[in-house]
Amino acid sequence: MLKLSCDIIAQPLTYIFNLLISTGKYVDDWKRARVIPVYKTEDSTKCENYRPISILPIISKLFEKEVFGQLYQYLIDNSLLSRFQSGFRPKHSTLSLLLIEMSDNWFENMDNGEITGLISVDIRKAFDSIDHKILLRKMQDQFCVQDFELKWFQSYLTNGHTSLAKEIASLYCKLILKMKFLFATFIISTLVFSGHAASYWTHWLDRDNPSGTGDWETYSSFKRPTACRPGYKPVDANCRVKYTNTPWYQANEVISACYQCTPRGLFCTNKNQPDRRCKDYEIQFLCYRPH
Ligand SMILES: [Ca+2]
Repeated sequence: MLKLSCDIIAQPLTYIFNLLISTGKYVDDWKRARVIPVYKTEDSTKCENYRPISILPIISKLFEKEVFGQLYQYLIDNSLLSRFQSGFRPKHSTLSLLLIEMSDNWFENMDNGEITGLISVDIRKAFDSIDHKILLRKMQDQFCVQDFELKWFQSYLTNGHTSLAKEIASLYCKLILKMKFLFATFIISTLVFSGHAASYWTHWLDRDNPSGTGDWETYSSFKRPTACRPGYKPVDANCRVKYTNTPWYQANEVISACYQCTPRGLFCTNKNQPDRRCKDYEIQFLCYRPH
């Protein structure tokens, strides 16, 4: 029915999805699932041999799919996934993991006349054992998920969300998520769909040079004037080495994790570089005026 009515329902749904993302909320009713036990194996009289299948509202699945798609693309685009992460990824399998890493190590050990030991662990009910508080803290501290994005995931993962929440949570844990904001994408989507694009890119800005502790092109360091006009806030950023067209990520420097050219800006620390000196970066922000 949704497919048949997509011409009518797509736009209001898009509005609702974007509104939820931009306000950091998830609808509690969409977390309510009809759970059906599906028999797995062995003794059918024991509960532990049944796998719970949750049937969630179709709208919530659409929403989750959209978020997941953008998140996953972001991870791929920014090379944030470990090359050893094979689970939950297209074109990856246990075989690829075996070929990439393990066999390589084994052959190397054999060449060196060393013995190889292997411990294999199967974590029972791995999805159920994920601590959401730890997960969210990790997302915030290590992967720079902040503000409304973090609130959205908090809302999503709390108050009884069942299997799909656990699946996506487990994915985060396993993928070593490092998340640049989805928010910019969603905001842009919102603007496109709502038809009044209250946003603009700033000129290239260079506030600092790396003569001190490093090159500070963080948003908060732009004061009087701020990088975005009053009433606007940064939702995305581009960064490059000054006087060049070299993007920051091609400069081969170690950039602070939470400031890898996000709306918070870019910060390069001199002491983290092999030559103890950062390149000079410049930045431009996408400024957005909330409704
Ligand atoms: Ca600079």
